[in-house]
Amino acid sequence: MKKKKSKTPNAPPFAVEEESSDAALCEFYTHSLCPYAHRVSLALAFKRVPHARKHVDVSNKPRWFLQVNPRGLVPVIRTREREVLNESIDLCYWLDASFVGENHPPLMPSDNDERNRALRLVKAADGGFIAAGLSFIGGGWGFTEGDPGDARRATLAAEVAKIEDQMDDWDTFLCGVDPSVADVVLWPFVERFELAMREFNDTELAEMGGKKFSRWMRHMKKLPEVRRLAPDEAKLLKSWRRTMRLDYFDYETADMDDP
Ligand SMILES: N[C@@H](CCC(=O)N[C@@H](CS)C(=O)NCC(=O)O)C(=O)O
Repeated sequence: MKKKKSKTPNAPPFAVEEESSDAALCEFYTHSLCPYAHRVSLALAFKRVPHARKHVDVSNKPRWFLQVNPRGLVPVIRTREREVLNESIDLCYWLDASFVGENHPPLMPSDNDERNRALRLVKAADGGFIAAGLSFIGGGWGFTEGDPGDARRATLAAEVAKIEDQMDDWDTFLCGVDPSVADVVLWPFVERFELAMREFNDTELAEMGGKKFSRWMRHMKKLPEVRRLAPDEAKLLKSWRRTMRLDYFDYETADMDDP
């Protein structure tokens, strides 16, 4: 994604939030408007993993964050053993494998065939769907207002169809009746594309597919974890309208005169 500034402020650490530090099983470095970090927030919530959450201003990365993660991207998890892990999908799998038992619901089916189905869904969600969604709203990470045209419409519809092809009629989630990594990987982008397409392209994402996809969207929106972690739409829209770029959600705190 777009890199904004290389300035490294010394301290004090900017905008650090900590939650449930005492009982924390890991540290989670995040930004409230980042869709990749949003995946990990959903995984932490569905798996009920107590964690210390640290907000990072990625438009003006503090030195303490770069010391933790020289790569400079969120999301990051630091384990109790001080191991630093990144890449949103890997983090979701790591959380699922690391926190097991009755207090931590699984995010992957135990049945082998179902597991493979969930993996196929993750692949469809992370690859074609995101590319087609970005192309629909403008190409790259920018927005273009108006009708994106038949070709882009057909490409996005085909990607939604690929996801639906993997869903069974009785599924409430993408892969069965419980949330899986597939749901948490796809949802943050669905939520953002839905808002952007409505705002800029006069299109409803839920109508780009069939019944299974729109039912899944309705179901997700009702979940307490999803509602609690939903980005602030007004804030997103303000940032998007100011910059006409989707990736400026990262840089909400950037200089307003020189975004
Ligand atoms: N492939 C990474 C992408 C993470 C990413 O692009 N994070 C953005 C925020 S949404 C970031 O940290 N940007 C800061 C920068 O580009 O310097 C993942 O899935 O975790």
